[in-house]
Amino acid sequence: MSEQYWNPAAECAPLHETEHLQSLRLSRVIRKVYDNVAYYRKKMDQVGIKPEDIHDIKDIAKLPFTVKQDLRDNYPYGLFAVPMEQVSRVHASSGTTGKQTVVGYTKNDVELWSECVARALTAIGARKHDFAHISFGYGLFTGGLGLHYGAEKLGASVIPVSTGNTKRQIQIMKDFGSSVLCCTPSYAVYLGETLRDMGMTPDDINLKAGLFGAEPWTENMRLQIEQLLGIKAYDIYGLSEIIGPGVAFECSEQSGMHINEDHFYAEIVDPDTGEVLPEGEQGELVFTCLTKEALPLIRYRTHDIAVLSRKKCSCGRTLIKMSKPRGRSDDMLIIRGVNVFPSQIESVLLDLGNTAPHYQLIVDRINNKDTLEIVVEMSDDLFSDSVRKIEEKGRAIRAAVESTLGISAKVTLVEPKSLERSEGKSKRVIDKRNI
Ligand code: DLL
Repeated sequence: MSEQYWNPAAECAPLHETEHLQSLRLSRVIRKVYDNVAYYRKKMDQVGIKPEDIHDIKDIAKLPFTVKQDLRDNYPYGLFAVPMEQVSRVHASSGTTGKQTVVGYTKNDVELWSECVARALTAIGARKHDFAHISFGYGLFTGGLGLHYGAEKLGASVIPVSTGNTKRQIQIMKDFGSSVLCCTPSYAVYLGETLRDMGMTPDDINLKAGLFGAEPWTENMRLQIEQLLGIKAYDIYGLSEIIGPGVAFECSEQSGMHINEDHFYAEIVDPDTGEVLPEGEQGELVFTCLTKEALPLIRYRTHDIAVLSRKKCSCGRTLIKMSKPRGRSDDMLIIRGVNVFPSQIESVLLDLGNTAPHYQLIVDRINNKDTLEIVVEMSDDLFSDSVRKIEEKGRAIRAAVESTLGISAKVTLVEPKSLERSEGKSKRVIDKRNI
């Protein structure tokens, strides 16, 4: 029976045991951050909370929230709770402007992360004999190496393909016998279409399941992936600040994701007031790292909108489930798996000059690929310049966006004062994708 779980003791524990463990771990981590991170000591002192006041997991509501700006203010390593010689890995994801959000791991953190991903892979039926084809990007993004280490821990044979060169990926799948695919859901659709365009069918490859995440996706996309690739498609959720992929994962029921709550305590709060909401209500997900060493964030506001549920799951796991994220409480966009804040594009435009501070971002999904168009008003000077100068400007913006954000965009320069002005909050983003 235990074959179907990676760690049955943790994944199927009775609630009172999990809560007992969470309480112990919370009091330990709070003591640790209070003693080792000036930022947490200051914030707790400000609200008059001492580590001794935290005994039970329910005491968590007394603690202040942590937000992305706190990571920015303490860039790059200010929130780390261990000396740098204990940090064995650093990753990063986009911040709201310029600077990245930097996250760190000790050796034990990498172990813990691999355990979480191994749980996810086991839940989708992956075993030692499988070939795990990892088409998430390798590098500072947590997708590639996160899945890689988890699959290695599971004992599978890892094929670290990374992204790009899609036809070659299909050839590798066929020749190497890839049986489990890990990538963003939109890339999975693209791989499926490429397979078809290359004149092959799912019978020509050996894939049986896939683990997809890092961006929102719909049930419709799930069906599409399952048909195109002849597999079962499962969801995996996570964010760099908490650990990366593996914070939560889908099981055979394919309805909601089990949160590894023995390591990450989840709350749902009202995004406007911060008030904790009861199970079953929709709100912003907040996570506390109970066991991480290098960067144990406390009550971190994810901005992901979701619902938690303790309803019994047919897979036998007792870990609480979260719904698929239903949106964001901030303006972050995920374009081809890359997190993009409109303010990042704004600062690229400002740095380059010659455009007015009026722009619009038009996001669409064409042939299952996300597209981004930046429509920006020229300054009067640029508008009266030669066509060649205007074209050069467009190319410069495109190159700067690509090098700072890592995504390509179409740039359309328009006449001064041609974009609609709004009296309230300007509508910077038009997202035409149906997700
Ligand atoms: O996207 C980690 C990851 C890698 C997750 C691979 C799953 C697979 P970040 O780049 O920090 O980390 O982006 C985190 O992406 O707050 C969500 O808004 C979104 N996100 C992640 N997974 C999902 C998912 C990685 N399964 C942000 N469904 C999160 C919807 C997701 N959105």
